[in-house]
Amino acid sequence: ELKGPIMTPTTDRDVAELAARLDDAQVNRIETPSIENEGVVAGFDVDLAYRVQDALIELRKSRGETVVGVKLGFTSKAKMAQMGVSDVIVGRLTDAMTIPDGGAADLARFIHPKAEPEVAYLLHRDVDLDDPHEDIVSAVSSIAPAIEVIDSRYLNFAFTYADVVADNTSAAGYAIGEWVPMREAADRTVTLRVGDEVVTGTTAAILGDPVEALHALLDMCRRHRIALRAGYVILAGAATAALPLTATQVACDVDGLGAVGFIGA
Ligand code: OOG
Repeated sequence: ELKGPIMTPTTDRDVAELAARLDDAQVNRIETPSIENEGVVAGFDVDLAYRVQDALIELRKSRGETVVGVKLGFTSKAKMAQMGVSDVIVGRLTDAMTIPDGGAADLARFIHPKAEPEVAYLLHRDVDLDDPHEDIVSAVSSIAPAIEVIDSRYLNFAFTYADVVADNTSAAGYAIGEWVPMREAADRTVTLRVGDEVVTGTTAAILGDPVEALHALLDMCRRHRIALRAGYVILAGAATAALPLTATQVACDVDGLGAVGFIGA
């Protein structure tokens, strides 16, 4: 005998509808309310959220976009504390999100964009998720300074952990500076400038050392079956709080790695 509320199991159709809702928000640049807080589907949890993210990426691929990398979020203690979580999040980067170093970013593509200073890694071979001895660091050939543009599809940038996973972790754009051969990048001073706004931090804010982001990434990719392919860019997560992205010059310097920048237009 059934007791209590009868929960309707989440179906593939629910997953497709949630992906379409977030995709519409991005394409039409219209914010959407939190999925979890609205209680639109039963059992909206992290596993379901990664299924929605997968469906969202399939929609983008069906429009001709190609997955070119992955990004981590919540790799900084400050951001984890703010969200009350202890796990990082993983999202996908597509070719349509690329902003050329020294080029322009079309702000009309975004809803309420913010910029984050980051470190990027480049994979020279596939990572084998099923090999328990896989050494992800040995799959990385290069490192570079990077700027990520995050642009939550949720109203007022307000979301739960599962919400932001479904929304491809707010991924919206990224610029990469010159690649240099893989090297250690702990305790480097990081500066982000957006016009007159300046924020300074250190790569130590990224899980103590950005290389730790690679280990956290492998763990999450194993759990949620996210492929890591040769040629992928990996964004290790923000080194400082994000700055609102406006129509001005944007620049990021990572001590000992180099600089990257673009103009918001
Ligand atoms: C989620 C994405 C956060 C990071 O580096 O922590 C992120 C958000 O805050 O919108 O990319």
